[in-house]
Amino acid sequence: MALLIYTPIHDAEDWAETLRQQLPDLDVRVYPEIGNADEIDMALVWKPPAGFLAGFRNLKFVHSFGAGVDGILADNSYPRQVPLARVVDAGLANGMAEYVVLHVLRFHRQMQAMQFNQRNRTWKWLPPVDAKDRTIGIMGMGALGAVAAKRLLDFDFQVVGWSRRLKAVDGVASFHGDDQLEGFLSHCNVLVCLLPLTPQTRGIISRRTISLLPRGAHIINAGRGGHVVEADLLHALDNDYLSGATLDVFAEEPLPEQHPFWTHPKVTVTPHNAADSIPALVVPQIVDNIRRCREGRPLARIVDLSVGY
Ligand code: NDP
Ligand code: OXD
Repeated sequence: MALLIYTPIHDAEDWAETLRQQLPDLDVRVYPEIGNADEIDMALVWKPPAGFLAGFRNLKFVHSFGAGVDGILADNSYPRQVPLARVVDAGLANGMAEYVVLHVLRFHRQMQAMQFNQRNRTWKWLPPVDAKDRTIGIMGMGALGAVAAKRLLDFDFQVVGWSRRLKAVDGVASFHGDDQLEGFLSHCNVLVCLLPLTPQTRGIISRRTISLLPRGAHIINAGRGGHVVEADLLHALDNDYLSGATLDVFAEEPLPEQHPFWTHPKVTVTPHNAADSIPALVVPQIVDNIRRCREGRPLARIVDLSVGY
């Protein structure tokens, strides 16, 4: 039996090598060297083409290269009887918390204005704001959002979180469900999106939700590009309703060369690297699931296919 690796973006050979080192008896195949498709019973994938996984009739489980699984479930022919596991890793959460703290602090310390002043050789003092007077809102208080929230508390920001179900994170005011979205947004000087992309969350950052934020808010999106209605975001930036946006993920990746985000003075673009899966850190949890599968034990870090994350 064999594990197949398919990815358009990772160094597949590096992942295969790390897997072989940790599980020497594992038959690892890297696409397109599939061999006999009936021998493939596990797959480690990122954004497989539609219909790809349905072609392996002996699959016992599929593992995502990352935390997000939208690129796998976008395929309507995903074989829904096959469990799907994802990455839940302290290293990934650390990387994301660094990204969030970095860009929240850039907003808080008014770096955009100071960089503008520097380019114009303008020495201008800007009045400071106490961190306690800034509220940072995190949409998506899961494995990543909860860690980022805790790090922000260390800087004395007010932190509020929004999730599907009620959460209890010390020091963080918890909002949940569609009914409480409006109340949540009304607090957020910075809105951080760390949601998974599902039919319920697609387009959630829109003209309506942006208008519920306090004027001058900043948006950080490290969830998925599909969360943002790009035209609405650009409109709010150009009309000075929003002070800026930090975007790591986009509807189309790589971001097309002509896209207005690249040159927009209020937009910071990063290339979907807010947090990366590092093979040495993540492979042990894939190996753990392979062992569980071989021993007939329940898999860990499984996605609830009924909600899509
Ligand atoms: P989790 O599944 O652990 O957390 C998801 C959170 O979103 C949960 O708190 C969940 O609520 C909440 N949520 C989901 N649907 C809704 C909804 N309809 N309304 C309100 N809240 C909702 O995911 P992770 O924290 O591990 O990852 C989150 C996302 O981050 C990934 O799916 C991926 O898209 C993105 N990501 C981006 C990376 C990057 O480099 N840019 C790197 C890694 C991940 P509840 O707790 O109630 O279930
Ligand atoms: C992601 C990841 O889901 O890199 O974007 O884990």
